[in-house]
Amino acid sequence: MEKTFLMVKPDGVQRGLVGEIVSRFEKKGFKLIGSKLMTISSELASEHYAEHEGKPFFNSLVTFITSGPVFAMVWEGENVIATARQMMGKTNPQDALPGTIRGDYGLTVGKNVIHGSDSTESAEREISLFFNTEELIEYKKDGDSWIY
Ligand code: ABT
Ligand code: MG
Repeated sequence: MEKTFLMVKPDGVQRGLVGEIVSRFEKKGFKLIGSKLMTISSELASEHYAEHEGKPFFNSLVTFITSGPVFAMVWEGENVIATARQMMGKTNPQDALPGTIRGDYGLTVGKNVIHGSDSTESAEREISLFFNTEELIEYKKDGDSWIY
């Protein structure tokens, strides 16, 4: 089954949005298979955002993402990578539709509440960057037979 890496960013944790965000993915029908509250080192931040190295917003991005705890998660389900991105809304909250997480809770692109992997490759890369295999739990969920 497909897996993705999602993360409530420091602004989302500080604003008390962790429960709300977890709840949206649970209610959609996805399965949480790993999660932890953690602080990101500047090394991990630079690796996670390697694709943006050299861009004008890179330094402020690293400063922001290391500024406080984040809530890192791995979610599983059919087409979870693309569907989670849809549920998050556009990168710039000003373009994100109401009903999406960024559309409902974000105002600026620099503090856009949540991160989600954007492809199969980045999901695999980011999951292994943030989680050990022992931290991911494979289990059967009773509700699954009502979803699939
Ligand atoms: P992430 O989930 O954080 O990766 O965001 P997303 O994939 O939707 O968008 P990308 B393009 O990967 O942006 C990464 C972070 O960089 C911030 N950013 C981006 C800016 O601050 N200014 C910009 O002009 C652009 C393009 C937004 C993202 N994160 N934060 N926080
Ligand atoms: Mg991205």
